[in-house]
Amino acid sequence: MRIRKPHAGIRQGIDVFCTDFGIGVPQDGEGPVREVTVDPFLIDPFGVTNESFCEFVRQTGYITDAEQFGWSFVFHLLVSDRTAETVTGSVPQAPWWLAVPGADGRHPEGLDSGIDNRMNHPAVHVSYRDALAYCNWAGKRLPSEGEWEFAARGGLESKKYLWGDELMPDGKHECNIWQGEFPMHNTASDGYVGTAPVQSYSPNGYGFYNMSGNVWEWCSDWFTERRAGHQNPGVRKREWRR
Ligand SMILES: [Ca+2]
Repeated sequence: MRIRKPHAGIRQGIDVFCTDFGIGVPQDGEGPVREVTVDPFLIDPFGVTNESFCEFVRQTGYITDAEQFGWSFVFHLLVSDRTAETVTGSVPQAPWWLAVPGADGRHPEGLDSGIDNRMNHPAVHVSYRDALAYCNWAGKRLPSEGEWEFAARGGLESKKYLWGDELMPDGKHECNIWQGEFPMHNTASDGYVGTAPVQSYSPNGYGFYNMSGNVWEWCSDWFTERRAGHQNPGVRKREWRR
């Protein structure tokens, strides 16, 4: 399962048909495997880009939560020396996340950063409220966790990764994650210290990109270790759009 956050995971456009399937990464509290049934749904083949999110803001005048709060968390290796002097705090149990004044979707690493050369990268610093507002504008909705898992697998079953059992088949990177010693040294051998464009690496069996790695993405429902398998828990029928 992916931890979901600063990026609206709305994907729509390709039919995925219903089935029963298992979920399970025990060390993340995701085991034992249980089955969830999902009905047919549409999901975008890649994440919401800065370009799309900026168009939403341009048309609606929407102000994101990060803009209203005046700050957001930024990974420490991405913060400039100048911005580092303005940091107001960090996450106690994850001190590599720094509270940076002025960090928001248009200034992902603080006021001295921008997205002009990253319009095809995923939108970041997106709160759950922001994600729902984008969905409402776009005529879409967030996927449930069950739908996300189904879409991410791309037709494979019981594989360690979305593309198979090897992290780097034939020595080739398949997603944007960390290489090196976390959290101080990132070799970026996959090409990126921060975000990658939304259509980086090979798509999965359904043609979906970056279903693993790159950014955390929102789903509509909460993850819980105690949830038993049942009918697609995060979606109410009246919300469905096809
Ligand atoms: Ca990387």
